[in-house]
Amino acid sequence: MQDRLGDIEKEALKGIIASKTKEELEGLRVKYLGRKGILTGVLKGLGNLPKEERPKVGRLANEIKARIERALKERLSGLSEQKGPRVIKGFDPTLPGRSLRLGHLHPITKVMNDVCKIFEGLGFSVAQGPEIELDFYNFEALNIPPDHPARDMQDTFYVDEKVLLRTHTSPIQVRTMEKMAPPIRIIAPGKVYRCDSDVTHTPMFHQVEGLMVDKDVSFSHLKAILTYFAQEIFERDTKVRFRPSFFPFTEPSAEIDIQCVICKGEGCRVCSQTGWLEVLGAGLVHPQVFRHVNIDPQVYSGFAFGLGIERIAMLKYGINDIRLFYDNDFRFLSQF
Ligand code: 2NM
Repeated sequence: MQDRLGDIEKEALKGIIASKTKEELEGLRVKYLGRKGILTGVLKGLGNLPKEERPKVGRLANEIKARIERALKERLSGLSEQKGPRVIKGFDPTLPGRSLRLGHLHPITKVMNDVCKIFEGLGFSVAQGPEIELDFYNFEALNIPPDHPARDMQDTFYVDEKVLLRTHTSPIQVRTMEKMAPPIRIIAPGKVYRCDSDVTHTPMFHQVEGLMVDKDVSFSHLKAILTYFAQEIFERDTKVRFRPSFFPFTEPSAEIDIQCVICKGEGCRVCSQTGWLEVLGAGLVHPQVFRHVNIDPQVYSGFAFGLGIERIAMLKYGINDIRLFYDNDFRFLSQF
């Protein structure tokens, strides 16, 4: 009897595992566990067995019944999962999920990072400073006299007589020179503020300035570093020219142009028919600036430079209105 029960179980489980449809599975349930099922028959016939065998065979038959029931249940849920959408309270877990829209860096942040990486690769470290500054760090230490037009209320956001929103990141360089002895090699990226607004100016924009101070730093170092930079951030074969200029905080001073990225020097509207685009200001640090931070200009020399990130981004991506960067129009921003 026990052998026969073992065979019944094996056969039943084999059939259940092999079953392909719910209907087939239901047929198997009826075949083994139904009213006239094989296992039911065995249980019914227990009374015909010798008295001492009944409990043992009865227990085995019930165990097998339980195992077949469990197998039926498991197979049923397996078949249900495979077949079509299973709707649970109006939610279909088999539908593909909504894809998440991944964000990305703002184009200004991206260009800022690119610029910083180029100088970091040359051994410059990033320095930071406050956006709300003292007049001393923003103007006085930079040899910008009290009657200089840059100090005008028209151009500078003043908090009070001595406190203002920095108009360039140069105060970071002044603060660094105050604290750190040469050799110094830093870049100062950040937000700056000027009371100005049109297609090429926003009241807040981003600058990266750079500073290198050591013994025997010359204009040749400045030329080499900035030529390399221009050819890294634009094209490798970009033509670069240095024009004499003036800043209160550098002497001599220069403005650096690249050949127009739009017309390649032919002359167009973007370059005002000159074939050149101004991208950087630079020069050798004025001795007067060194004196303000207690660096001896007889011992040390240095170069400094500055550039506007929005301007670089506009030229790189061919954008003609700076305000697009700050309108937060997704149709514009999602192109980067
Ligand atoms: C520029 C152009 C030329 C400049 C100078 C200094 C400092 F603090 F070292 F004197 N920082 N940045 C500098 C020089 C900035 O931006 C167009």
